[in-house]
Amino acid sequence: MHALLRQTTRRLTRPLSAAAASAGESAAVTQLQQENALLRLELASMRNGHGHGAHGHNRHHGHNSEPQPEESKFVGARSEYTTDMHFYRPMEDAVARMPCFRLMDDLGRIVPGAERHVPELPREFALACMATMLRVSEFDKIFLDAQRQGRIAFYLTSRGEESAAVGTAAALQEGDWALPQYRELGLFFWRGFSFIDVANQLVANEKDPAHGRQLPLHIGSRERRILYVKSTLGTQCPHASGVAFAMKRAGGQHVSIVYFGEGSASHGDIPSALNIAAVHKCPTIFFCRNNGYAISTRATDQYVSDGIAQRGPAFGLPTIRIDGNDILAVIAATRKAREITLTEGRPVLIEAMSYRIGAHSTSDDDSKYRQKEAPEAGWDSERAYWEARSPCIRLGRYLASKGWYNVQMEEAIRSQARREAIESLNEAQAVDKPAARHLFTDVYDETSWMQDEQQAALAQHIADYKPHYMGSLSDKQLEGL
Ligand SMILES: Cc1ncc(C[n+]2csc(CCOP(=O)(O)OP(=O)(O)O)c2C)c(N)n1
Ligand SMILES: [Mg+2]
Repeated sequence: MHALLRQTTRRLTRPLSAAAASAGESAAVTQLQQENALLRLELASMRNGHGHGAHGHNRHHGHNSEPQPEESKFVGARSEYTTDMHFYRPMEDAVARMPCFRLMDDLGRIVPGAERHVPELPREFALACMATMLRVSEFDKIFLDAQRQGRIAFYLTSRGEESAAVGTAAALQEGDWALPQYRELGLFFWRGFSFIDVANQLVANEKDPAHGRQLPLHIGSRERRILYVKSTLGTQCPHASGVAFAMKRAGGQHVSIVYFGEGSASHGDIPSALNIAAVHKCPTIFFCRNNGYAISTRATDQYVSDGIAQRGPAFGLPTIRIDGNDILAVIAATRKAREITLTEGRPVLIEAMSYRIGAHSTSDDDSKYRQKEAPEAGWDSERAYWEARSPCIRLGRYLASKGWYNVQMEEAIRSQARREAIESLNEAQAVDKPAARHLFTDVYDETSWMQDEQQAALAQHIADYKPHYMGSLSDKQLEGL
């Protein structure tokens, strides 16, 4: 083991610097960075006695010679890893610190004891999960750059958390309603949104079904059973209880899933939603993405409890904490949660631990508040530590170990996605802006007298100042005013 350690240490030729990691914002993490990160992970794994085939992830306490249980270093809650897929039950289980369920380690290897829970994923299905995560990642890069160039007003990336949305979407069934927060682009792609669908909304052109009246990336679709993204945090949680209640009353076999961040969990809507769903036995999956930050608020400044998971049993919900960067664990736990909600007729809470690699949004400068120090020695920054454990890298290694995947495939998917994203941006920008009359449509069946007055005032204003609007408003846009 020591010879191996020395050997691995020698192979660490260049440090993975924070600067190099942040350069990955607009380009894929380079081969060298990935290689270095992999070596560092191997080294950490050997140091901790968690080499392949010698995992001490479960309850191996005691003897010095035995590997110590491995502890997750998530900002939002540190706890021991486990392969027990146990949903903690109110009134039955008492737990001081909720363990973190995972199936894959940081190197994408199935941990001993986890085999019984590893979901059976046909090759094409597993590759579709991988491709969807990579497509999110490339779309993010192009549209983040587009915002920097002033081509769109605002953007939020899913960087480092792609597995939460894609894994849950892959585990749900057609007909289940999803209520996203705003970092769930993978859910939309999984349910059939194309790049151009999203691009039309981002540039707010006339093909945007919401006619440009929503913030960028605030998308949704009745046909695909996804409620519109809303920035008023927490509001979607009571809605999810209501949606599930309605489906139950209609006698269906479907669930609702609602996504919210650990920061949003501080809003009063969320305990209310947990309670009403539990009391009324609503088949709702409450899916908390705990990525360690809520804009500039680090989770440690947000709450002093053991993460968010402990709030589940408090309101009577079977609850599990999982490694949200392990897509296999996300799929397995979501499938199980779905089964519990339907067979037992009660809501479930999943706390998915992750790390927000990008800034909160394009309106945010995370260098002002992001913690620099890595949670473990051997890493140049907190961000570099988590970037090396990102969901795309972990699933990629897992698939490669099955002989299903390689670097060439990844490059092909990434470059195709990059091309498509650029084309969708250009195509969306070539489309006209929505007609001005849509400021008054879609709210009520018939416009109110106040809207009629406002519409007349707008028409008069445009007539008075038309020359000032030449070049920015076309005649077509003014039609019907
Ligand atoms: C009701 C409400 N309060 C505050 C805000 C401002 N705000 C927008 S996003 C955000 C952080 C949310 O963090 P979290 O829920 O952890 O989600 P993440 O961004 O980490 O995915 C805040 C405070 C808001 N949009 N709505
Ligand atoms: Mg957060």
